[in-house]
Amino acid sequence: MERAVNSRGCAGESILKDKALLRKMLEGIMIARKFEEKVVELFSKGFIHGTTHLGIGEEATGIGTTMALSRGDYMLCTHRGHAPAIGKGCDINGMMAEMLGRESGVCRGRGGSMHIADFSRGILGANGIVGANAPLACGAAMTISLKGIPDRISAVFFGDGASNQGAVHEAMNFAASRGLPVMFCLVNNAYGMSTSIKKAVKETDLTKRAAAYGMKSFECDGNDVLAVYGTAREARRHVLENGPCLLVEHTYRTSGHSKSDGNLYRTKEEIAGWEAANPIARFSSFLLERRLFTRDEIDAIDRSAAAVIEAAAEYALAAPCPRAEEAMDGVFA
Ligand SMILES: Cc1ncc(C[n+]2csc(CCOP(=O)(O)OP(=O)(O)O)c2C)c(N)n1
Ligand SMILES: [Mg+2]
Repeated sequence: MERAVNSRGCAGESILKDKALLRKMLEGIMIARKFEEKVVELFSKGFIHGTTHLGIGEEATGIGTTMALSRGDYMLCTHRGHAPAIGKGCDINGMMAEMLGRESGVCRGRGGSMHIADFSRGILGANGIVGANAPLACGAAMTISLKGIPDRISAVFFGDGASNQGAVHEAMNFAASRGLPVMFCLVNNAYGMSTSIKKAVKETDLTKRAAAYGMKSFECDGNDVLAVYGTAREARRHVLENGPCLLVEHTYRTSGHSKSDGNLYRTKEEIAGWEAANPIARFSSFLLERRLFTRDEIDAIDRSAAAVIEAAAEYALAAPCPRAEEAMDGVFA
């Protein structure tokens, strides 16, 4: 089966002329990073309960992929879903309020980090059950297909760990056999909790999974936001014209798996190496080297991203909690 391996070049030089788009990309990955750094701070101060999964280091996958989607496209993300929700246009104030369990959160504070959803933006939800979102993406794609909705796809994120779940394989087979418009976005961060991909599977080239279902696969450097955007755009076009495909994005989470992670399964050197190659530093250097942005412009974007997150935190902290007698409203399970 055909396999397309893409690097930054696939984004095309024309994108480099679109300064507004480049700015949106840089701002997106910066907002995603600062959102999660603020979550860590608010967590440590006791304003956020339960747990949360940070994708620090993986911002380019969530932002680059969702920026290649249209507003009407459906998107389902994982337990590590903050960046994809931000990239798909979820209201940042509403997301932060949701993290704090406030009534004005995007799910009225009932869902929290692992259930962030906003149907008005096609965000059908994060999902704490590993791999369970892939069949749901097929359901959304069936709606598109049965109603004959033009120019719309269903995109689902899942991890390298989830790629071994039966539900994901059933979903890929179902989508392929029916030609459903699903983009299967596999974020390969090389670990499922503390298990290295090298221990989890014999064949670590996960693009090969696509061939079993007669699908085309795409692959990109997931720490390069331009490459992710360009490849996801091509993959989306492929889905509209030919049916489902698998898009594998290679990245690394420098943050721990969840709030409780002693990082005992990887070395400090490994983490430091990936920190140095993080998507924000890489994209900023690229923009500077190519003289597309000045240092002042990049600093200004950084400050505006910080202001967005400060405002969101202030909004969330001031927002009311649900009333006790209404706490179970909208909670179905
Ligand atoms: C069905 C199911 N099994 C196990 C878990 C526990 N669990 C939560 S995240 C995770 C690892 C998932 O790894 P991967 O799919 O690679 O995503 P990543 O955490 O690396 O983003 C596991 C096993 C779960 N939430 N759901
Ligand atoms: Mg993983």
